[in-house]
Amino acid sequence: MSEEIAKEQALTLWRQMLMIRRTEEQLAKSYAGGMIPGACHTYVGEEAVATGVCAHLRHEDAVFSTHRGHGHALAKGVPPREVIAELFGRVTGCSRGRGGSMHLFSPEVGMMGTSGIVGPCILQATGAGYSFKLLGKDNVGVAFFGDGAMNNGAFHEGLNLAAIWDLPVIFVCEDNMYATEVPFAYATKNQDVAARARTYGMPGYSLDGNDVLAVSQAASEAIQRARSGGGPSLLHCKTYRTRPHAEGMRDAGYRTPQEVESWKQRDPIVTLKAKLLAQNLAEEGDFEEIESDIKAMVDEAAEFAKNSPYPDPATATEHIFSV
Ligand SMILES: Cc1ncc(C[n+]2csc(CCOP(=O)(O)OP(=O)(O)O)c2C)c(N)n1
Ligand SMILES: [Mg+2]
Repeated sequence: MSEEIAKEQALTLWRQMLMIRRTEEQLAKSYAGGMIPGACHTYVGEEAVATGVCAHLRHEDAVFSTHRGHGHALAKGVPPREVIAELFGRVTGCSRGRGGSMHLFSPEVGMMGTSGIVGPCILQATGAGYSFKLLGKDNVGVAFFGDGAMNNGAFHEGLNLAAIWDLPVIFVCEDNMYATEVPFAYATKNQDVAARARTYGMPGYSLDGNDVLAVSQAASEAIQRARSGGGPSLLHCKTYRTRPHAEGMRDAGYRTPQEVESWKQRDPIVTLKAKLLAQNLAEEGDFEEIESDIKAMVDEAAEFAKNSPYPDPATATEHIFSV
């Protein structure tokens, strides 16, 4: 790979992570300001996972996500203005203001939904993989799920089915060490998730989920294999959320400030920038330009959302079914 391509690709990944970070920070601020009804689980600290995986997806590939799904939607191509407007309950949101944070849908770009229920995204992505296989398409289904879904029945059923039928599915476990306040280490005896994948007969990758280049490399391999009929894979991405489980919740009693601080030192955005600077692959000016572009984009998106109308109550029964 030439240096120019490497630089361009790395900066594209950096931009994407920053776009997610700044959008999440805006959402956190808006939540505190009373603009967001319902829960708001941010993806701050985990941006490298969605970014590294979605860099290899097309709009026709189907992503199924969780309660912590803003980053997945943004990385899959839902514009920040549609995500912010959706959380504000406005008609210009991706789900026309009817869904909110945990129901972000945008089939046009293959964002097939965030969900407040822990686990089903594993089965939905498996179903998408099955339909792609039946239709003879080279698209893939992708499930993003947390460590909290690992002991859910859906995990066993989805991985087993995808494995026996060689379905084009990528299972992405975002292991941020906690399910709300329950440590993964308490809930699970065998925390080697990649090894668990191999017992189902599929490749399992054990990854630093804060290293976007590592996630991207593994995702590229797994997605290519799935597209060419080689079956499913699982990526175990070890990462960390640096904000509370959800905005407005307490963040003490189950983890220490020292632990949070140690993970902030491994921030995926800061570390990629440092790496590119150290390797002379980019200069300060490259990052400043991206910072200012993203700031303008997110500021504009928040303004757009704030000025958008709420859905007309007379349309409450519309958009219920899709045919
Ligand atoms: C089936 C189900 N059980 C329990 C819950 C309550 N719940 C909401 S979020 C959460 C923790 C999820 O943890 P994890 O999957 O690790 O995702 P994270 O929040 O860490 O990103 C739980 C148990 C739920 N939403 N759905
Ligand atoms: Mg978790």
